[in-house]
Amino acid sequence: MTGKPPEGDPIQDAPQVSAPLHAAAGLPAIGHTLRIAQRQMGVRRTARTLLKVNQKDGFDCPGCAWPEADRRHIAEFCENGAKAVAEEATLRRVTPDFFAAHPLADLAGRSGYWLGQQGRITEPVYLPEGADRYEAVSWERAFEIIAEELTALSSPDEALFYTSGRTSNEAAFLLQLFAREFGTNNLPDCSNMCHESSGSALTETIGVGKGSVSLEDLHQADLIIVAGQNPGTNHPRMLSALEKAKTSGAKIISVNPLPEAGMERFKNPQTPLGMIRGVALNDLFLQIRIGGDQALFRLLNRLILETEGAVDEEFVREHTHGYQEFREAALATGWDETLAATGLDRSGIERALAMVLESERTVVCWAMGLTQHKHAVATIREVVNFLLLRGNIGRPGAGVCPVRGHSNVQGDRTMGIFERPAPAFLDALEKEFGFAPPRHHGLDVVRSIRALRDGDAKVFFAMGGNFVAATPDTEVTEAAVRRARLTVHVSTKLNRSHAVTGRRALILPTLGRSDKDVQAGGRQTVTVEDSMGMVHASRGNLPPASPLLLSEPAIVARLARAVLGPASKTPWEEFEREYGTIRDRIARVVPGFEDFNARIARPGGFALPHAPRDERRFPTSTGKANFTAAPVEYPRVPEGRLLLQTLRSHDQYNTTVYGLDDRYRGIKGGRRVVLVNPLDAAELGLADGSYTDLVGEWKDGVERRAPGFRVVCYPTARGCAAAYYPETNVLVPLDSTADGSNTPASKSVVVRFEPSDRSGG
Ligand SMILES: Nc1nc2c(c(=O)[nH]1)N[C@H]1C(S)=C(S)[C@@H](COP(=O)(O)OP(=O)(O)OC[C@H]3O[C@@H](n4cnc5c(=O)[nH]c(N)nc54)[C@H](O)[C@@H]3O)O[C@H]1N2
Ligand SMILES: Nc1nc2c(c(=O)[nH]1)N[C@H]1C(S)=C(S)[C@@H](COP(=O)(O)OP(=O)(O)OC[C@H]3O[C@@H](n4cnc5c(=O)[nH]c(N)nc54)[C@H](O)[C@@H]3O)O[C@H]1N2
Ligand SMILES: [Mo]
Repeated sequence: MTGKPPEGDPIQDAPQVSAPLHAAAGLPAIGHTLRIAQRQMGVRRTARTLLKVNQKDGFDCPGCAWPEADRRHIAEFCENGAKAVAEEATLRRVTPDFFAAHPLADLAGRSGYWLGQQGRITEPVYLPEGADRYEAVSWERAFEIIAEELTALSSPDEALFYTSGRTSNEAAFLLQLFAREFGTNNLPDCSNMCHESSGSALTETIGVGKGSVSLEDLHQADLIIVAGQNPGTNHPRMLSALEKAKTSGAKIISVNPLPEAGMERFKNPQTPLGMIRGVALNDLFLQIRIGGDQALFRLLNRLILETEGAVDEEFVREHTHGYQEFREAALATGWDETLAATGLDRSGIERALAMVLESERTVVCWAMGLTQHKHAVATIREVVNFLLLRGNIGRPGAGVCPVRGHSNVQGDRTMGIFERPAPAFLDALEKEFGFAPPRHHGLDVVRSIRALRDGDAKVFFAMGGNFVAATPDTEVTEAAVRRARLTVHVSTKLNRSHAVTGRRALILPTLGRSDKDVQAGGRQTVTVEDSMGMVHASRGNLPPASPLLLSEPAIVARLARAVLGPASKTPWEEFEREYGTIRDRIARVVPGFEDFNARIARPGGFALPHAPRDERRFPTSTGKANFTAAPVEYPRVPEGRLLLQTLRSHDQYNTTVYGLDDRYRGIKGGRRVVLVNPLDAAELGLADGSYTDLVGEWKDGVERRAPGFRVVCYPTARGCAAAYYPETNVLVPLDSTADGSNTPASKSVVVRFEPSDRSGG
């Protein structure tokens, strides 16, 4: 069946549980991919679309930010990339008739899954003040409404411009340019909730807030540590890179409270043997307690320091700063404290140390398991200390590898989507465009929510994403957003954020990555930057969902004209006509983009410069790579409570739920589950299969409750629990954030368990 969404809201949420799997990908993954894709797109469109993903003349996969391998297989996509494409390329449509039939109250009562399944939005719609449903509106009128509200503000800082990481470089550059010409740096983005901790830690310690390795480096590494990441689900193509490294002799350690199937064994669907037997990836699995990573790396650092000849003395002398202070702190680290913080045993840490000392080239990869804690920045700094000690930055086969999420989240930052822009960036904008950009910092995601809550922000504009579902403290956030005078969402598909609106609201439908983008200047190309700093072109090839869709660059260009009027000297019309003219400007404003248009014509694109990687130069405040010596922290959990991490199932993309099958973990048919170690379950009197309410505990004393979760006894680390995001965002306090990056601590929520009204069956 295609073209028709499910009737009614199919989420019964009746989870069925079977044993977790011990291998990822392989034949079942291919079957799943095709079934999901055909349900949304039909057979012909499936073939036509999937063959264009990550190909030379095709579009960048909207799935994740993992780079493409050089030699592209015919099918350089993965199960979850295919799901992302199918979601976007679906034949289902949301027309103005849909909005006439579904008042706002109806939309607000639906699950996110149901909303997403309705299909692509085809026309702009408007919710007037006091109205009970959205109605069709012309693009012209829509821009007028936004201009009315923006120009009525008493300060440009009462407006917020949010970006999710699918936005192309061209659209992102225009959006930040418009916001700054309008007069604000209020450019919160999904990165604030994602890798902000990595950016903060890396900028301070190595001078560049991005990863320092290429795919080639991974292939050449002796040791790869994968900490706080589940690549089998969230970056499936990374498994091929790990497999390749393994084949050349690399060892792999994974550090995780959960045994994730993808790290156990990978059955590469692109090789005949891989499909059957697969390759074991992990050489060592350190089943760490949530939040124990800083302590682990600190102790490893002490042990390295105590081993004769293990420190790269020359590198430390020539290239680093702060070594003595760090050394003293590390040497004072005790085994007992580390064992308590990590829940590991001594032999595991000793085995890891032996592998570390044996390795000449070490890479550390990480994702949300490290970034979403109170002490996330300190944890990542400790990872940097660990790599610096043995000179593992700025040479082949070694370095830092924060694995980004959204397919262009890194590029959006490079384009200036940042609430705290560097003065040099603003200088370059000023020189190129001849206006004075605001110099004071803007608001990040958490501060934006507070500003809405307190009435200090009144217009909320989102370039993609699902703000109310992705952010913490759902009840607080939804109430805050409802106070806005106007909310605007540039979106491809419906989600919860369209049902939780300001007094007036607009939904502006836009082209996705896979859609063909034709402007007055002809067929357009956009560009993206992957997790390893490679920039390349992306060109959609599908006919758009409706002739009324505008591209993201066109929307920003027209918005800017409506709001700024003739006072703006920026050639917005020309930018909309031909995106190459946007790239000419980017080339003059953003370092590393010289000759931009010529260089993206090359297949594979080009690499952005990275001083630590390319020349072992560290553009920090000291001019060297900085060792740091923060005190070791780890979450303390009172008796009778567990530490909850909120994570992704195999069948979702952030707040977009594709289906109800978290296949590798053996959980099907529902999402309201909480994974608990059987010994903890016994101690807490939680029977497997029983239902419980999760109640968050935080120092503000406010009760935060997520009701009706099925207890699943699961081999997670002791003292830890896991449940899916976004259902559990209601439990994450707005003020519980990482020191230094303000990222919500959504991987460390203290919860207690209370009997639920709900029973099984
Ligand atoms: N299919 C699919 N792909 C995606 C996404 C998606 O939702 N679906 N999302 C995209 C985005 S935006 C992002 S940011 C990435 C997210 O990619 P991941 O970071 O892999 O996503 P999470 O599901 O949040 O998984 C966190 C992992 O960290 C572990 N972990 C949790 N706490 C700790 C800890 O304290 N220490 C350690 N060592 N480990 C811990 C968890 O057990 C889990 O394995 O994926 C991107 N790709
Ligand atoms: N509790 C908890 N909360 C978390 C996390 C967690 O691990 N735990 N992870 C955090 C992380 S890492 C992230 S990145 C954020 C994600 O936060 P967001 O990026 O805000 O959320 P998404 O769910 O990725 O956004 C999905 C919506 O984007 C729109 N969309 C899709 N493609 C396009 C496009 O091409 N253009 C436009 N304009 N719109 C498009 C669709 O309407 C879709 O419904 O969530 C964060 N929140
Ligand atoms: Mo993310």
